[in-house]
Amino acid sequence: MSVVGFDIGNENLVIAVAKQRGIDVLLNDESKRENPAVVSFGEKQRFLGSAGAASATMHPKSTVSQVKRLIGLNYSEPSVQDDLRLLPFETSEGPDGGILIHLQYLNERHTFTPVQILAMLLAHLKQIAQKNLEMQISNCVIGIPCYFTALQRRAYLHAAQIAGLSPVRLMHDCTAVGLGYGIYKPEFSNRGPANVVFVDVGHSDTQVAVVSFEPGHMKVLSHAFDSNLGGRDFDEVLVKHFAAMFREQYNIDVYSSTRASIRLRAACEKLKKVLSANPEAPLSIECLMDEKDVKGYIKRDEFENLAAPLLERISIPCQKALLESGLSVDKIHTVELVGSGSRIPAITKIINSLFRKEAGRTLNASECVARGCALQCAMLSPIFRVREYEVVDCFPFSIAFASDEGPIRSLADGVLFPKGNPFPSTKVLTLYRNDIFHMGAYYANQNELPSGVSTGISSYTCNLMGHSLNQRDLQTGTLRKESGRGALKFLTSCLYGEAFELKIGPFRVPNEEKTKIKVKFVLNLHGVVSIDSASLVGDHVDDSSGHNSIDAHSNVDPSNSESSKKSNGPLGHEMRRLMAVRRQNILVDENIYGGMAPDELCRAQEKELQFTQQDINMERTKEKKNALEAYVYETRNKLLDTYRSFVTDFEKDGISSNLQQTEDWIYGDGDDESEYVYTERLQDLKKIVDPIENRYKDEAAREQATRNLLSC
Ligand code: ATP
Ligand code: K
Ligand code: MG
Repeated sequence: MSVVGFDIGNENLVIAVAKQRGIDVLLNDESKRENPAVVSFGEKQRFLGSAGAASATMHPKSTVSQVKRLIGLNYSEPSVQDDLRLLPFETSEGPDGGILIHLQYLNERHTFTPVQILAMLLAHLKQIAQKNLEMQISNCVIGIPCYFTALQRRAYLHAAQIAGLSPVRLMHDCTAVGLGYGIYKPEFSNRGPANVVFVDVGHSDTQVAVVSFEPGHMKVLSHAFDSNLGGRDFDEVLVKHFAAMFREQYNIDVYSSTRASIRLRAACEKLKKVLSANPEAPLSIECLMDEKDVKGYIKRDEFENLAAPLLERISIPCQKALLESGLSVDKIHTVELVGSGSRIPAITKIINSLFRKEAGRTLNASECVARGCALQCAMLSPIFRVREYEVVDCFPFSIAFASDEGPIRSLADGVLFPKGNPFPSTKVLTLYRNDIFHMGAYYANQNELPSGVSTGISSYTCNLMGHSLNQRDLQTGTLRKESGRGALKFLTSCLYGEAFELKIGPFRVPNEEKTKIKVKFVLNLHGVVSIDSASLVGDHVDDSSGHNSIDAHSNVDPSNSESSKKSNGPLGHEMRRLMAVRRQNILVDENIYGGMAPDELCRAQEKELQFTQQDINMERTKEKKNALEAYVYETRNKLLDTYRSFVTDFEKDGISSNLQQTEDWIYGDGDDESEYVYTERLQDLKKIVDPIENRYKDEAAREQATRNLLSC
């Protein structure tokens, strides 16, 4: 059993693993610590990570990148459309309003969801980890942006499931960073909490968290973010600048060519990195378009001017996080900058002046999320012993519940988990209901969410009659029609984001004969909210009141309303036992807003397995082909060297011509053959070479025997 942490960036993926002596970042086949988040569909196999990035320029239409940003979003959202415009692959709107990716692969048109692509990337990381560690892995912790909704979090869990991984936690990126920072800081002693601001500027987003550290304990005080501000936006500023310049100077429209756009964007990203270390940088691209070589040049000052609007935006989430933490600037102990996008010097300057101190870079900017995740995975693993350390995160959105009797009266605005609520967290509500009732969970405040995501989370059908309702009823509106009441409309509008008024009515007419039930809500380790359980409880079953009354003969069957009437009875052991009996779990059907159905998940798993097998077959074919090729060269050399005294001229000529034929075949007709054909061909060659090899071996053995004799 090993414990792994994954940083799933929009651009870079990092794998960290907890070992007995600390956390290691794993290298990929190219000995790199970062894996590009790219899946490229070749002619016969997929190329993932580094290999995928290598073929991106050659096959833009069948190379998928930047997929993290597309998870759980609606195709028609303007911000999504803006993103898609920059991406060269073909997309369309799915039946659920999501995004579908279309491409040609294995002579067929394939359609994938962003979740499936994410699954491919996760499977790739899993494979790298397994190869490195020489064991199967399954448990892991995956870093996620704090601004992900339940829909997006579930999408990650589904992607992991497709990839054969079991995340023990989805962890907010900055929380993971904070953990990796705090656990190694014994100097945070009893002088009171040390408050640290973490600013993560990635490829496409910026996240900020204020974390309070005390010995053995960290607590996230606030999260803030800009889900549309990262390194790629700075690249885009440069792309725009040079595209305009090249239009003037060379009379070319870079935007009209996908390939040229991709190449210019890649060159601008490089240029941006050069500008982080140098006051000026040149740009030069050969044969960018219309067979024209282009050249450009920019100074850092000029770049900073062009990027001024972006730079200003960096301070917004910083200020927000500070405000929501309830701390003043002078209460901040340190600011830590992470994420490779933060390497732009102007960003550091802004952060420094905002927090009135020099921002630290004591963490490894590109690895700290993965490292923190691996650490968390080790802490959650029963077999690893890690220093006692408590991590309390906070949830960035308010979560509300409504029922078909309208807003839940005991909650202000229906909010059960207010913004900033520590989690994981469990809350219990007492409700009085009968028959079948519905509840819905939704994000209470659209303004807290990133733009373009839905407030709906899930709805629940709680059946006091012990019969299960069709899960889809609420969605298809049968219930709405049946009951035809305003309250249910209120509920559905909360869930599906329609405009609604709080005082919609009339609510369902209250019935005198109501049953007391306790509903347990949970905001779990992944940050996904749900109803954990609901149970019937007899009236006044409350130990603390001291006047508990209970009907000892009460039948907990709620359909029998007579028996649920209370009557007085004695307290004591007997009663406590009966009380336990009186708690009866209620059937709760969960109807999740959006996401994959179980059968879709199964199909995706099968498809992924099929694709993986195809990749493995192709890799094996390549290996066999290489082996054949190597054998040809090796034998040719041996004929001139070790085999020389064991081979007749006739044999030698025969073998040589056979080798030549094989070589010509490999580079000609045999270029694209099956694993079987290459293996056969090698066997055939060996049949004529092995006799020589055996003569040579026999002689070598004889010599060795003679030597052994002499040395006795
Ligand atoms: P996200 O967290 O937004 O999903 P990510 O985790 O993949 O994305 P990072 O790997 O943290 O993002 O950062 C990638 C960004 O950092 C890219 O835009 C890249 O161009 C930029 N970057 C890398 N090195 C430098 C540098 N030296 N100067 C400026 N920017 C850099
Ligand atoms: K990353
Ligand atoms: Mg990141």
